[in-house]
Amino acid sequence: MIHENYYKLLDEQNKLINRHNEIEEEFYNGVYNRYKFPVLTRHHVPLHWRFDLNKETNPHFMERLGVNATFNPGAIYFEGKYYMVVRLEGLDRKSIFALAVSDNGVDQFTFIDKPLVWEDIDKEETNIYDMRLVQHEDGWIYGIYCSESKDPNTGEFDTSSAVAQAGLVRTKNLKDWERLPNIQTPSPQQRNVVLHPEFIDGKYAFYTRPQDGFISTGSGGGIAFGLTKDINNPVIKDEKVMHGKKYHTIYEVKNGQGPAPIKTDKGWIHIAHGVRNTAAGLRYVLYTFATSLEDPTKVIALPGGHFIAPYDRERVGDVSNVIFCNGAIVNENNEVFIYYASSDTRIHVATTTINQLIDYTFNTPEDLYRSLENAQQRKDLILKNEELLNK
Ligand code: M1P
Repeated sequence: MIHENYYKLLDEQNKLINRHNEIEEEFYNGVYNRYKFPVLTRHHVPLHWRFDLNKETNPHFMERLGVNATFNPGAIYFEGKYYMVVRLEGLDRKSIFALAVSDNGVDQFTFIDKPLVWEDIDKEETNIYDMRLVQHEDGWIYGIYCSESKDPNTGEFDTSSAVAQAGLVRTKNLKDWERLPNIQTPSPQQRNVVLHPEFIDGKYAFYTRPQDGFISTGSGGGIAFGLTKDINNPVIKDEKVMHGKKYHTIYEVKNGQGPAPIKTDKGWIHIAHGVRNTAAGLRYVLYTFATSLEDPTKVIALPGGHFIAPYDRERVGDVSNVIFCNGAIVNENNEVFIYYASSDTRIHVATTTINQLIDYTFNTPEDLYRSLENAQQRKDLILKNEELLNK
């Protein structure tokens, strides 16, 4: 017999899922729209994924497998719908992947089917998270995620380090997933590995993020680029940093490629995250840059400063002061949906267009890396505007 509380909670949850989302009118920058409500939270996770519904085995209707957070989703536009592969973190700290879908990309996201599973080829793999979904020109949809395991070189109770590797899966229908071997690179650790959607010189091309340690990138770091011939045995022999960290920028401590870059007439537009340190800990923000269509390792535009940073309530969560993005969608009208998580807790959307993204990325002034030069840059803008205003 189903517990009566189930129907009460289901009613409440349906109201939440069906709630209309609106553009946040108080926020304006001309670059993108923010939305009033997150698009997915832990409260959207189906009740039968969390509760035992049976009154006999669960008389108090307790949550048996609670969910702590839903964040860092991969995203893909598939058969006219907006899909996310969500990082769903249980109360046990394990992240699993779950599929959610919406007809319009800004509200009514619903978890469907069941959490994703595939062949368990790596018994050491403990945690999985942050999938990047890419429709590759070879016809497959690939998912690359962080596959984390205990560092075999540390003692049982030493939790100061772990090993992060790039796990690889693929699908054609978002239902059946094939696990391929982890992507091997010269770096001892990898996170934020992303597949480029097109072949380069007939090879599969990847953005990687070499790092010495699990948290700190050490002497490595930066967004790197590498190629492999065989996706069934993905070995990247050379990794070249194409966009590194830099002193006194928003990516001073580390950075990482977000979703796969978006192809435009002017170049590939990348959404990345940059990390700096503060007295209150690390601060994660998003920024954009563009690379050349002829040579995707060549950075041709780099706006100064952040593109999206934690705003109002987004600032607080399990890991506060973090904005992270590993999923974006471009639909047939060249509208762009950027799915980002705030503070490792919940998922939001920002919407813009390809034209706005190009304008922002190519026409936002660069960081000149020195306060006095940046002051002159702002003074020049003011002078130009005053001339116009006084005409
Ligand atoms: O907690 C913030 C983010 O930290 C990591 O990102 P990076 O590898 O760039 O440091 C990831 O664990 C990410 O999931 C998390 O959101």
